[in-house]
Amino acid sequence: MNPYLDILPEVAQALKDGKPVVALESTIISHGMPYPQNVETALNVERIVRENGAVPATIAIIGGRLKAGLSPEEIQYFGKKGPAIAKASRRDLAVLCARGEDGATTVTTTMMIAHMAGIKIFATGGIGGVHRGAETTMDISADLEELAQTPVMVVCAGAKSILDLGLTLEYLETKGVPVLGYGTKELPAFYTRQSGFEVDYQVDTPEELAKAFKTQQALGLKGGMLVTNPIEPQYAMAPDVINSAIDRAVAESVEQGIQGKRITPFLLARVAELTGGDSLASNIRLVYNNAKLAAQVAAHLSEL
Ligand code: PSU
Ligand code: MN
Repeated sequence: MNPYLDILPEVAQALKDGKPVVALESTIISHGMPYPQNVETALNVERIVRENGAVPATIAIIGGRLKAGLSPEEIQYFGKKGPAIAKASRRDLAVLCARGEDGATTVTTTMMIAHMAGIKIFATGGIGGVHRGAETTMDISADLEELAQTPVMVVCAGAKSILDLGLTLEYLETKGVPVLGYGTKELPAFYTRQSGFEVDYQVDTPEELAKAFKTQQALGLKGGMLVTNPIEPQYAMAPDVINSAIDRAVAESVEQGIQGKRITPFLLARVAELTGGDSLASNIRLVYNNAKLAAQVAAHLSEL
């Protein structure tokens, strides 16, 4: 086992017994939502994973240790400290561990640590991708590279249109990452069910998702799989409301010269402000929906 990895005893036991486990990320807690809703959401997500028959493993870096599974107190700590915790992507792991620091794991590092621990399914809200204007800024999230190389299934609600969704799909295609739509042929755009872009395949049951992932592994293909699960209709936002907030937030990020790892958290917080908290309510609901689906897939996967 990786000498920097600590697996929570309950998670280690479940993995040993071949029981379903679902990984969850910590950047969504520290940088993706405000306190105290972030802590409340993270604890509810763990409960939903359990209610659907799997063991939750929230992933983070604490004191230079890679943690697969957090206690409720540790989740509380991450939520309270918020953006004061370093947002940890692949490039940050070595320095954070060497210094014994804390780090909030993005989709990238959550996939890495999940894989080190032997966890195959991971639920989150949205992934990072190719940013608007990337043809000049070259801002492409490391999440896409990780999906190309690490064998973990990521269940999300698509991607926010803070990104260029068309270019994000092109990049995933180049990297050989399957993009599946749960019950839909259209890529969901996080807050809305529609984006105008098609996914590679529509898959209608958790069982079929588990089978697709199992087959990818049996074929010896490296890399992950992206499942896009549309937000439930009753929690979706009106496209014009959310799109105008996103356009404004993106324009402000350019005016203010926000760059690098600060862009995504800046846009998430600004969109929530501009929609008067409506986007946060949708965000929370779609994470719950993804946790449920991921737990169901994990349950089927453990039986294959
Ligand atoms: N998109 C969201 N919510 C999030 C993130 C992205 O809708 O919380 C977070 C995730 O942790 C994701 C990270 O992995 O932002 C991507 O950051 P960047 O664009 O800097 O790679
Ligand atoms: Mn970036």
